[in-house]
This record gives sequence, C-alpha cells and structure tokens, in this order.
Amino acid sequence: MNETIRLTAYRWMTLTRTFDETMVAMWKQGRGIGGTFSERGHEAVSVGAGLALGPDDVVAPMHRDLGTYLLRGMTPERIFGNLLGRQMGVSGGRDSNLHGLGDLDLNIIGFISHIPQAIPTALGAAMAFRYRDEPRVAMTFVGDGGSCSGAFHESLNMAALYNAPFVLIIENNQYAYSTPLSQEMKVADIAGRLPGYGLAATTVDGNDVEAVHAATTDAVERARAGGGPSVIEARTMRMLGHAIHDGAEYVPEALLAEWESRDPVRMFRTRLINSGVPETDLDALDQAAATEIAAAVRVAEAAPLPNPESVSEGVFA
Ligand SMILES: Cc1ncc(C[n+]2csc(CCOP(=O)(O)OP(=O)(O)O)c2C)c(N)n1
Repeated sequence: MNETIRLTAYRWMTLTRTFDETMVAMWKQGRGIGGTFSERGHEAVSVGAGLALGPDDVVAPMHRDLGTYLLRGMTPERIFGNLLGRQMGVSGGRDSNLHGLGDLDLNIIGFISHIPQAIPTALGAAMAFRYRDEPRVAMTFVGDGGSCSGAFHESLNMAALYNAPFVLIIENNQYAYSTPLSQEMKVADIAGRLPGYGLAATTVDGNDVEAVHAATTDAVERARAGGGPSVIEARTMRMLGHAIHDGAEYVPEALLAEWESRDPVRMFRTRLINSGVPETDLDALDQAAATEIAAAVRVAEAAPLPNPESVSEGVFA
C-alpha cells in the first residue's frame, strides 16, 4: 500500500468502526427496529478487499461487510435509513436490515440471505464479464460456516473450469452463529481444501488490512488479466454475537481477549504512527468519522417512513 491508500484504508476502517459502534449502541437503547449484525473485528477484511476493486468491478458483500458498502459509495445516511425502515433507505423502507443493501448503480449486488447463494450469483456476473470479454472482476464473501455448503463447492468447481474472473473471500471468523470451526469441519485450513479445484487459494491475516489488500489486489489483477479465479481465506474473529440479540456467551473469554489484543483498527493505527504518520492526522480522521456518522443518524431518524399506500410497489410475486 502506498501512503495515500494507507490513509484511505484507515479512513474507511474508522468510519466502519464508528458506524458499527453507533448502530450497536442505538439498538441497545431501543432506537433500532430491524435486524442488525456487528462487523466488529472484520474491518480489515471488508476494507482491504473492497479497496482492491476498480469502479467497474462488481461486489456482492455479506452482512458483516459494512466497510465494502461504504467505500463503494453507499452513504451512512442511506444505510441507517435502511436499518430504520425509512423511505430514504436503500430498500425504500421495505427491509430494515443489513441484508439486501444492493445498488447496481454502485455495482453492489445486495446480500442474499440464503447462505451461500451470493457465490453462484457473483459467479454469474463474472461469467457474463468473460462472455462479453469485459475487463471486469466479480468479488464476493462467505463465512467459514457458509464454506461447508454445497453451492460453495459447486461454484468453485465451475469458476476454475471456466477460468472466471472471480474472487472469493472466506471470512473465517471462527464461529458460524454458535458453532465453532472445530465442529464445522474436520480440518482447520479452509484454503488448504481448495487447490484441488484447480484455482489459486491462499490464507492471510484477516486483521491486517495491508495483508488482505495485497492478496486481494493480486487476485483481482490476475483475474482481470485472464488468469482465473482465486480464493482468499482471511482469518479473523467475530468480536460480538451473531446478531444484536446474541450475547455470544458460548465464546471463551480467553479467545476473545486474544483477538482483542490484535484489534484490526488499533493495530493499523499503531503501525501508521510507527511509520511516521502524525497521530493528529489520524485523530482528525476519527473525528471526521464521528461527525459524519452522527449527522447520518440525525438525518435517518428524522426521515419519514414509507407511505403505506406504496406497499405493493416493486412486488413481483
Ligand atoms: C441457508 C441458510 N441457513 C441458515 C441461515 C441462518 N444464518 C444466517 S448467518 C448464519 C451463520 C453463518 O455463519 P458463517 O457462514 O460462518 O458467517 P458469519 O455470520 O460468521 O460471518 C446462519 C446459520 C441462512 N441465512 N441461510
């Protein structure tokens, strides 16, 4: 990463963290109405991978990839508007969730709740780019739990066979809801299962934004140059429960403490300071994030709910 990208990455990571902390606090205060999923601990993955894409590439993020939505141009206002069921939200107030934040004008395919169906969908986009000979790449994300399901394996087989310009990030955050990795699969090395499909697979420290960015940039460049698909397993930790209602009492405290000491935002901040970035520059980015998120919440909370008479609009089945 050069100096500009490093500061850009920090800006998106701190904005994502501030959004997440604000969202969690609001829901605990009873100010939220929909389902919400914390991305705490995942910031280096969603930001590092998202920043590797070009403007014409397509991405299908998951529920914990808030950073990717933000850096692709989906404003905090529209996302809070969605969470609060407001008309100005991404879904026009239809769904008050971190699911389904799609906007094809931003080349974002909304999260498909049926895990892991975002994989074949994003692969479809990649195949379209291949058939049309467009220099574009499709990227999507899946969890460790989702990597055990059939569509994951079928899609990777097909992606390799047809040399699709496709990048899959596995967010190995140790738990699929309350199920630890050791009860999900016999091996601990998810990426290690994949070379058998005939594609590039690698593992990175998912708490290190520069490592995630370097691996995904290689993968995106290779895919764009006709070199075929890649899978990157990013090892990280889900620091809060599966969703806001889940206290995650099933996660050992020692495990959380171990990952807390490697918090991706703090780790990157320390590295930037050690490499000579003035602390005051980072404080200014933190302050700007706090101001932006507070303003977004004010706008979304004051915005109207959808007109009830519009309830059947956009319903196709
Ligand atoms: C087909 C399907 N089954 C169950 C669910 C309910 N569900 C939503 S997220 C989740 C856990 C997913 O774990 P993982 O794939 O590891 O992703 P993470 O949430 O940890 O990022 C489950 C069981 C679902 N969305 N889709």
